[in-house]
Amino acid sequence: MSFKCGSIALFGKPNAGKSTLLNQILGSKIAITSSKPQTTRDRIAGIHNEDGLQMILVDTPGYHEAWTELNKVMVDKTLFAVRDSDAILWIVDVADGARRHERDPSAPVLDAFDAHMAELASKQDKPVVIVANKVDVVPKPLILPVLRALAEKVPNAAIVPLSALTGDNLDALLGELRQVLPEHPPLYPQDEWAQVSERFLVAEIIREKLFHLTEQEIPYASFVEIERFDESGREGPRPLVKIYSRIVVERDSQKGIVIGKGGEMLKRIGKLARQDIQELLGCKVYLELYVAVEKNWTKSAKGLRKVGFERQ
Ligand SMILES: Nc1nc2c(ncn2[C@@H]2O[C@H](COP(=O)(O)OP(=O)(O)OP(=O)(O)O)[C@@H](O)[C@H]2O)c(=O)[nH]1
Ligand SMILES: [Mg+2]
Repeated sequence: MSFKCGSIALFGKPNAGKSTLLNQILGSKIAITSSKPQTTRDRIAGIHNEDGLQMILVDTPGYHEAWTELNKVMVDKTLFAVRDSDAILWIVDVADGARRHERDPSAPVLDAFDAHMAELASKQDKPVVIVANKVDVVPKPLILPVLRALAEKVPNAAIVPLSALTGDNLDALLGELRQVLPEHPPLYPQDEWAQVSERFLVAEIIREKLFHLTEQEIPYASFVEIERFDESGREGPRPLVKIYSRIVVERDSQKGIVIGKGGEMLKRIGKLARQDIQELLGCKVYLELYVAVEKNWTKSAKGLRKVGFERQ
C-alpha cells in the first residue's frame, strides 16, 4: 500500500488559533498559546502519525504587518513555511468576519488583509485547506456569511468550520488534510511527534507564563534563553533536572516589572512554568530564573543575535 507524507503550513493572522489547533491535532501541547496576538515566534513542527500516513504540521507566527526587526523575522519565518510546505492550512477566526458583517451587512465580510492572505495562499500553487475557527463562540447564522466569503476568495479550497479549542469537527479537517498530502514515504520515525528540542519547549513554557502574567509591551519585549539544562540527575533514583534560565527584556523599567515587588512576579512565573516543565519532562525540576536587560533587542538584527533569537 502506498504511504502519504508531507508538510502542511498553519497560516493565519495572529490569534487565529493556529497553535491551539496544532496542539489539538497532536493531542499534546507542543506550541504555547495565549489570548494575546503574536504569541508564536518560530516555526514549530509537530508530527501526526496514522497508519499509512504522516502529517508534518508546521505552526507559524501570525502573519501581520511588521515594523520591528523581531516582527520582520517572525513574518519571514511564516512566509518561508508557507513556501516550503506541500499544502497550506489557512486558519481564520470566524468571529472577526461575523462581527464585521453584523455591524454592516453591506460591507465586505473579509478585510483587506484577509484578501491579501487569500491571494498569497492561492498563488503558491499548492492545495489550500481553510479552517473557519472558533465556531463555538459564534452563532451559526453569523458563520454562514464568513464561509461564503471564504469560498469566494479561494474557490478551490476545502473549508472546514471547527473549534480548535473543543476539537469539534476535527475529524472532518483531518479527512481533508489526508486528501491533500502527496504520496511519499515517511520522513520521520513513526513514533515521533515533535520536531523541537526539550530545551526549546522549556523556554517556550517560560515565555508563555510571561504572556499570561504580564501586560502591554512586556510579553513582546521578552526573550527566554536556557543557559544551563543539567540532566545529570535525570536517571537517578529521584530524577531531577536543573534548569537555569535568563529572561531578557528591553529596558530597566521592564526588568522591574518582570521581577515584581519583592520578586513576587518572577516567583509566580517560575512556579507556573515549573509545574508545566515537570509535566513535560516527567520528573522533578529545579528552575532558576533571572532577568537581564538587552537594550532594544527587538529593534535590530544585532539585538536579535545578541539574545540568541535564530533567524531560521
Ligand atoms: N473560543 C475559542 N477560542 C479559541 C479557539 N482557538 C483558539 N482560541 C483562543 O484564541 C487565542 C489565540 O490562540 P492561539 O492558538 O495562541 O492563536 P495563534 O493563531 O497561534 O496566535 P499567534 O501565535 O499569536 O499567531 C487563545 O486564547 C485560544 O484559547 C476556538 O476554537 N474557540
Ligand atoms: Mg501561535
